[in-house]
Amino acid sequence: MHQPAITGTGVFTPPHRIDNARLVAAYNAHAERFNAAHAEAIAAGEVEPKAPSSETFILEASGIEARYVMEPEGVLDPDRMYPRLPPRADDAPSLMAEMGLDAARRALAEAQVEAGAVDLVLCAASNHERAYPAIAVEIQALLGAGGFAYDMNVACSSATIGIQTAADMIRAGSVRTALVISPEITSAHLEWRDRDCHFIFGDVATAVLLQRADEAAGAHWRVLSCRAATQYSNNIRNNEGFLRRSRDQMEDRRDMQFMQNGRKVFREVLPLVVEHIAAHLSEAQVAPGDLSRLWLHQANRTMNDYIGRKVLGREPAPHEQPNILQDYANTSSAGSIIAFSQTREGLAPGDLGLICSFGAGYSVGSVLVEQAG
Ligand code: CO8
Repeated sequence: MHQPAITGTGVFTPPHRIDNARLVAAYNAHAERFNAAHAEAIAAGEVEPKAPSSETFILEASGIEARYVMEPEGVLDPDRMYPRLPPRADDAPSLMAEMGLDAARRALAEAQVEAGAVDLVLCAASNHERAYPAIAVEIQALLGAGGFAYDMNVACSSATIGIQTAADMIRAGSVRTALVISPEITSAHLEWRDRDCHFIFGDVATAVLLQRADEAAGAHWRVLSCRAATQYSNNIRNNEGFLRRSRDQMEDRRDMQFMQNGRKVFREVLPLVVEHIAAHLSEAQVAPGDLSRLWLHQANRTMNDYIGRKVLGREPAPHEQPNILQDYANTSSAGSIIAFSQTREGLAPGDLGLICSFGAGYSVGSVLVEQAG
């Protein structure tokens, strides 16, 4: 058995930032136009008018201040409100591969590893831009990596469960160097015209490089143990899929974008995550007080504050449970990895931390790490 370690991480941040003020202005212009266009039907009670969105609500309900997107013009056009991402030729890199490649190269550089040494590439994300060939295989080719590659999807827990998969393979000896890459183009499956959720998501790509700990070139994080759990729920759902054509449903229906019952998710996921972390720590014989840092899924600040309090049994100091959602919004599976990548300062060899994601499925994934080197 070999000890797996995280030896590098990388974050690709899209070049376009949209703050709440710009987002709300675009949404409110859209709502005004919608109400004007449907004035008669609204007066007859046949159509619900759209109420305006508010910056104050967004910040208070979620903690989100801004998000990055791959294409802002379409998103902010009140007559459109979804990104314009033109199709690419089959022999050009796909968009997810391009984003993932950037993050992967950053992770490789941090770990001082050549791409040719990689023998497993997982593209672990909540959506994949085509059915096949796998985006992971495309990234493997663009990088010049060896071994094998495949796509996997456990929604928000894709990256953490991807780390578990890679760590287990390294432990068993079937692979030596693995990349877990999470390009999340959430802007393409968010309904920006829905006031209840238009502020929630942002685009990003992350990558995590895992190796045998004894092959790490520099500082690294030993993966002590991982834990994954899923429990079926329809409270976060997207009905888009390959059967659309065979069902004669060619129109762009609301349920073919992200749908959620936010309140229920809030209520049901919190106890699930708190119990999951407690069970993971108990199994690993780690006392909650021994954790120096919690890198949580980045969906909602209040949710994270609650989990931090429950896990540690006291109010966490901001550096103990850092959030990045104020800058990136919810980036699905990539959120806890951005937090891990960007908020590791002040930790020393021997310090323990927990990366934990949760969301659609429901799914929960946690990775217990120890700083080394
Ligand atoms: N502006 C002003 N008012 C608003 C707005 C708005 N934008 N939106 C809603 N309101 C109003 C509502 O109409 C309601 O009014 P009233 O009380 O008069 O009925 C009031 O504000 C309260 O609305 P809510 O009850 O909906 O507000 P909440 O306090 O519950 O906050 C949240 C909404 C922020 C969505 C919150 O419920 C939440 O964060 N829940 C958990 C969400 C979560 O963790 N989801 C998991 C996300 S899934 C995931 O992470 C990955 C999925 C796969 C990727 C998909 C990519 C697209």
